[in-house]
Formats: sequence, structure tokens, C-alpha cells
Amino acid sequence: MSNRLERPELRVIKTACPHDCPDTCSMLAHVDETGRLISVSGNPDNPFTRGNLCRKVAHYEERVYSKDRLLYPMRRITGSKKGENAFERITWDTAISEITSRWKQIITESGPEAIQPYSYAGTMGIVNMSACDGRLWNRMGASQLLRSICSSAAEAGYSYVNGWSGGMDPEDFANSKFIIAWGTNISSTNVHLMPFIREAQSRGAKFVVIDPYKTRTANAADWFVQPAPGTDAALALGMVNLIFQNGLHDEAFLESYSIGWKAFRDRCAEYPVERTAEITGLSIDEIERLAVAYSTETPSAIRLGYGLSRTANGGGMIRAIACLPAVIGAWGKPGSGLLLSASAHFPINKTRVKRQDLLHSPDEESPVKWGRRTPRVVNMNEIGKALTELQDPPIRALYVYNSNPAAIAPNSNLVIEGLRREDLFTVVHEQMMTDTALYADIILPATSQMECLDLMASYGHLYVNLCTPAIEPLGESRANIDVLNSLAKAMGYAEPVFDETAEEIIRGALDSQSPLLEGITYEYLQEHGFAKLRTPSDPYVPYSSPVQTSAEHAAGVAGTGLGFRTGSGKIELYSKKAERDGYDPLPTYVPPSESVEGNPGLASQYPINLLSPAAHHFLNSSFANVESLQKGEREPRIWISTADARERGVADGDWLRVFNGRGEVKLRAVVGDNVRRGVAWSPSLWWHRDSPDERNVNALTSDRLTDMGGGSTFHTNLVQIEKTSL
Ligand SMILES: Nc1nc2c(c(=O)[nH]1)N[C@H]1C(S)=C(S)[C@@H](COP(=O)(O)OP(=O)(O)OC[C@H]3O[C@@H](n4cnc5c(=O)[nH]c(N)nc54)[C@H](O)[C@@H]3O)O[C@H]1N2
Ligand SMILES: Nc1nc2c(c(=O)[nH]1)N[C@H]1C(S)=C(S)[C@@H](COP(=O)(O)OP(=O)(O)OC[C@H]3O[C@@H](n4cnc5c(=O)[nH]c(N)nc54)[C@H](O)[C@@H]3O)O[C@H]1N2
Ligand SMILES: [Mo]
Repeated sequence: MSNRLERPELRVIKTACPHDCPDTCSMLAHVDETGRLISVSGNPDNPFTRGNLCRKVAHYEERVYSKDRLLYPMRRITGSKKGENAFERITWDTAISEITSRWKQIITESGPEAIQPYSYAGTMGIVNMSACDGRLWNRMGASQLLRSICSSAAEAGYSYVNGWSGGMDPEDFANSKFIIAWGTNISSTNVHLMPFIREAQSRGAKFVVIDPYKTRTANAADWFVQPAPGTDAALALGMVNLIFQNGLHDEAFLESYSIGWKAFRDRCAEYPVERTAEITGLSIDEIERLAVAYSTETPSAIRLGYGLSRTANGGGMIRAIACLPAVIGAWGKPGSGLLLSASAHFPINKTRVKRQDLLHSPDEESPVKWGRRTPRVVNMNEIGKALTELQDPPIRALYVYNSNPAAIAPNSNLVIEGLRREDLFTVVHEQMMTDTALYADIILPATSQMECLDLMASYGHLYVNLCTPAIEPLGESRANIDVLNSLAKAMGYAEPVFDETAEEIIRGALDSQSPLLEGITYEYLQEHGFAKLRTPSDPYVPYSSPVQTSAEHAAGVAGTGLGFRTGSGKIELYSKKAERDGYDPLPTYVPPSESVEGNPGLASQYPINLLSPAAHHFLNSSFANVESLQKGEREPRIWISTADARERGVADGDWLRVFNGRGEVKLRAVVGDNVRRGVAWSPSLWWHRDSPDERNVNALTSDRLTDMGGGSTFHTNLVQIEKTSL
């Protein structure tokens, strides 16, 4: 701090953190007279992030100037094996021409679907994430990627109830009396929400955490509820049953604003408290107290995590929990309701960003020629299978950016087997020499957010941020959009869209009729750095006043609905849409496919359910190469219960072999009672490079998809554990 104050020659640039985190902090970059980034700090003016940065980003200069930073395009040396880390420097011109001549040849021989882009949220920028997902790939007719690794199961489950994924303003949690963090580790993954929760606590609110592992967040809670993993749907339905039994429901609200509440009530009656206790492993008394407190200590709010949804039955769990606010009439009041994600609130002009229209270019190379109107879609969770099994055509070229699939995708032994294929032409556009970059044929260097322009929305609050570049690109690094535009031109695609600059894309994204973006222009953001969406009230309280349904609008009569975005305009506790999609029209509990209940045979061989959620000092695999943060995380570790440790003769600090039918890894034991017997917890994600035997926890996880939304199932993962040595 003092450093900054004493050096008036430092330039201060308004920007924001681009990483995949709900908080998307407004940030200041401090640059010295030589153009070097000296430090970053939180922008104190932002009312949500309030000038604080997390441990990971507080020393961002360590990441920007990391020894792993890629600075030049490189080509794998002829004769070397994939993964050997044998590369030679080439020019950008050579790189672009080698890539596009290979692509042209592949398209001629096998069609454009033989080319597979793979990307996720290395940056969450509208330009360098969202726009880059469409455009070139649409024009080319390449195989599409279902970006489903993170949120798609949760959004699918939640949307059956409310019609979209929107919900509470996080700043409104300060006004709650009873707050549940359900399957989310806020103290690590959503740090800037904690002050709002503490503010509520200081006014007497109770803070409850529901998690199979006693997290940092649980340590900050007034009440820690520890169900067996994957049983939360039963807990939610059991709570609803008790709420109805005790007459604590809001019948007037249910009558006016929901559909099917009586059928739902009858479904929940299948979860009497004794059965709920048996499924969840919680005591009858605790479930009763939870149901009563949630419905009487109002206003009550739920922060629902994506973490919880990465379970084989994750969509169904989220769906069941999403019904709770309706039953007690929690919507439409301050401090009350539920927050899963804020993303859907941002009225960004998607048409201008994604350019889906380019999918239908009448071109001889277009997928129409290859017998399909729209290209096939590969689920990113199944990239290992896609690379090793997919035919007609097989994937012959892979273009990776904004992601590190070798480390972050499930079933990583299969992913690496695919990446090893000598007949696969892999291009990796990266900032760092990651586990994935090691398998590239061509590596392209990417800018960090300090070096390029972008616009950020957020999945955890209601502010937009402009990221203004603070320093020149390091080495020859280039931003995603610039590289994709160059590739498009070298492919011969003449559409003017491939001349659009980041600024033009941002202006297009903000070009919206929505009152929520009124006055939030490019120029406004250049001056202020950030802006909160122009919500009718602050904090925003969704569903707080009646709105017209489309029929009412057409008839010119006053609104009677609250604006739920389902087909009926009401909360669908009974969902015909779910039924049409092949699901139970009512929420239900299904045991996870890998569990004692779901697969007793497998569970007798592999009796431990391994959860591998977010690590405090890493962000997925990002930051896991920063030495100071590795020190925070110490070693690849696993928390196991005292009972499981005793049975296996394991002491705290022993190295363990953790294995199942998919693979094995070595992790250091932390023995204690943060987990129950039969459950283990290993924070993710170390790089394979820095893990014993070069395998991280994803060597164990399954590429099975969730019940809905095609999501990932990292937490439905049975393993066995035994003592070993390094
Ligand atoms: N420090 C840090 N912050 C991050 C990330 C990171 O890697 N590190 N990742 C970012 C990303 S991409 C995302 S999507 C978000 C995710 O943020 P969160 O939604 O908080 O997700 P996780 O921390 O993965 O998981 C949250 C909790 O879910 C619990 N859980 C697992 N299974 C179950 C279950 O069946 N029931 C219940 N009740 N709980 C369960 C886990 O034990 C874990 O404590 O965080 C973002 N922020
Ligand atoms: N076991 C287990 N695995 C998990 C999870 C879990 O909970 N448990 N969580 C899952 C979740 S929620 C998610 S979201 C995924 C995340 O998976 P990814 O989105 O792949 O996330 P990261 O590991 O952060 O890797 C992002 C990469 O993008 C690079 N990058 C950053 N900015 C740029 C840029 O501007 N351009 C280019 N070209 N590259 C850039 C970074 O250097 C980094 O290597 O991981 C999933 N994997
Ligand atoms: Mo995520």
C-alpha cells in the first residue's frame, strides 16, 4: 500500500478481474514509468467488491510475469513425441499459415466437423470468451462445443421451476434474517459475498451451511448441516413436507404465483422426516429445526452453489431446492429468495456478440454439404471419449483456448490418451505452459487481461466492468479475438465481422434496448470502470411488483403475474416442460449412480465418495503454478475421516494411493472429522505436472453426464484408499 502512495509516477488503470469467479472484482492496475505492472488493488468505489481482492489475485503481477508465461508462437519439433515439451520458436505468420493449411486440407477430406474448438472461461470477457465461442467456428461449420462443465446442470434444474436462472441481488443478503449457503463454499469461491452475510449476522441473522465437508464457510457459520453427498433433493423435499405438515407454507402466494402446488405437496409427503433422515444421514431433530427455522425466521435467503450440482443427480437436486422459496412465499420481498447465478440478468446483445447467423453461410464448405444443417455438438465433459472414439468424421484437429482440458476435464487419463494421438493436429492458445499445451503441435501465446480490452458481466453480482489494457502485450502474445480474426482471414472468410475490433464488439454488446443498460455506454465505462445494472431498486428485488403476462399485455389489462419466465409465467412446481423433456413432472430424489444406494456392488469395492471441489488458493487449474499460492495449498491433499483412517492404518500426513476403475493418484492424508465416514474431500486443481506420478484428482473423476443439462459429475466418484509411500 505505502509503496503505491509514495510513487506518484505510477499510472493507475481501471480494469477488472477476468477469471471464472462470481465476484468479477473491479480492479486498479498500477504501472510504473517503464510500462511494467507493479501491483494491483481492488477498486474501492465498487460497492460489492469494495476494494478487496482475494488471495489469488492480490499479487497478480506474479501470474502476469510467471516463468511459465508463453511469449512466442512455437511448433513441436519434428520427431519429438507429444507431451515431451520439445518446441521451437516460429513466427506468427508461419503459425497462422501452417494452421490454416492443415485445416483446409482436413475440411476438404473430412468436412469442417473434423475440427473441434475447445474453450471455457480462462477469461470471462464478452469479447475473449463469448464472442470467440461463435464467429469463426460458426462460419467454418466446425463441431460445436457444449460448454457444460460448470453450470449447465444447475441452470437446467433451476429453470424448470422459475423459467430462467435469475434470482436475488447478492447485496440484498445483508437484509436477510436466515441465510443458507447450500453446496457452496463462499469463503473460498465467492469471498465478496461474506461481508454482506456478516452484516446480516451482526443484525441477528442466522447463517447456515449445508455441505458434506466442513468448509471454511462452515467455520464462519452459526449452524453446520452435514448431509451425505448427493442427498440434498431428499433433504429439500423432506423440509417442504414438514413445512406443509406444520402449516408454515404461504398458501396465498402458492395459489397466485405457482402451478401444481398440491401435487408437489403430495410428492413431498413421500419424504416423511424419518425417511429423509435415513437418506441424508441427518437427525430427525436437525431436519425439523431446519424446516421450521427456514420458514419462520424470515426473510430467509438461499445462496445455492454450482458446486452441489456436479453430481449425477445434480439437476434434480437444484430443482428440488429451487422450490423452497415458493413454498414459503419468499420471492418479491427484500432479503428473501434465492441466488444461483446473476448471469441471466445482463441484457447483453448476444446476436451482435455470437453471430449465430454465420452458421448458415451458403458456402460449399458449410456443414450443409456434409449432410447436416447445424454442426454436431460435442459435450466438453466427454472430450476424452470424443477424441478417442468419435467417428464420421473423427476429430482431426483440436483448437484449445481459455481452457486446460488435460487438467480440468473429468476422466483425464482418457483425455490425455486422446491428446497423445499422433494423427491429431492440436493448437493451444495459452498464457502458460500448461498440462494441455505440452500436447500441442502448435502453441500460440495469449495476452493476460492486463494486456487487452474486454467487457465483463458477472455470475455473482449485477455490475458490468470495462477492462482497459494496462500494459503492452508480453512478448508476441495476442488476444483470443485477434488470433481468431487472423485465422478467419487466412481461411479466406471475407465477412466484415472478422475485421471487428474488441471495442466494436463491446459497443455491439452494450447496444440494447433494455432499461437495465440505460446510460451504460462504452464512454461511461471508460470513465467509471464499472456500473451497476439500472435496476428499479437498489438492492434489486426481483418479482417485487406485478407485471403483465404476454396475454395481459395483448389484452391491455393490468399485470397479475410476478414475471417468472416459465411458459405459464408462474413458478412451476409441477412442470409439463420437464415431463415433455422426459423427466418426472415433479421434483424427486434419485440416489447418485455411484453410491451405496445407487450401486451397492461398486460401493463395496470402492467405498469412499470423493468430492473434489474448488481449492482456496487456486482457480480451477489457474494460479496452481504460482509458487506463493502453491505454498498456501501445500500439497495435493485429501481429507479423510478418523474412522476411515483407522480402518486403513492411516495417520495424518501419510501418503495415500487413491484409486478406482478409472485411475489412481497419490494424495497426502489429512485425518480428521471435517468429513463423515465414507466421504473424502480433495481440493482441486493441481496441475498434473506438479502432482505425484503426474496425475491430479481428475484421473479418478467420471465423464458421466448429469441427469439434466449434460453437466459434469466430478462429485459422483467412488474410490478406494490405501496407505502408500511417495
Ligand atoms: N478459490 C476458488 N474460487 C473459485 C473457484 C476455484 O477453483 N477456487 N472456481 C470458480 C468456479 S469455476 C466456480 S463454478 C465456482 C464454484 O463455487 P461453488 O459453487 O462454491 O463450488 P465448489 O467450491 O466447487 O463446491 C462447493 C461445495 O459443494 C460441496 N458439495 C459437493 N457435493 C455436494 C452435495 O452433494 N451436497 C452439498 N450440499 N454440497 C456438496 C463441496 O463439498 C463444496 O464445499 O467457484 C469459483 N470460484
Ligand atoms: N475435479 C474437479 N475438476 C473440475 C472442477 C471441480 O470442481 N473438480 N471444476 C470444474 C469447473 S466448475 C470449471 S468452470 C472448469 C474450468 O476449467 P477451465 O475453464 O479450463 O479453467 P482453468 O483451469 O482456469 O483454465 C483456464 C486456462 O485458460 C488460460 N487463459 C486465461 N486467459 C486466457 C486468454 O485470454 N486467452 C487464452 N487463450 N487462454 C487464457 C489460463 O492460463 C488457463 O490455463 O474446471 C472444472 N474441473
Ligand atoms: Mo465453474
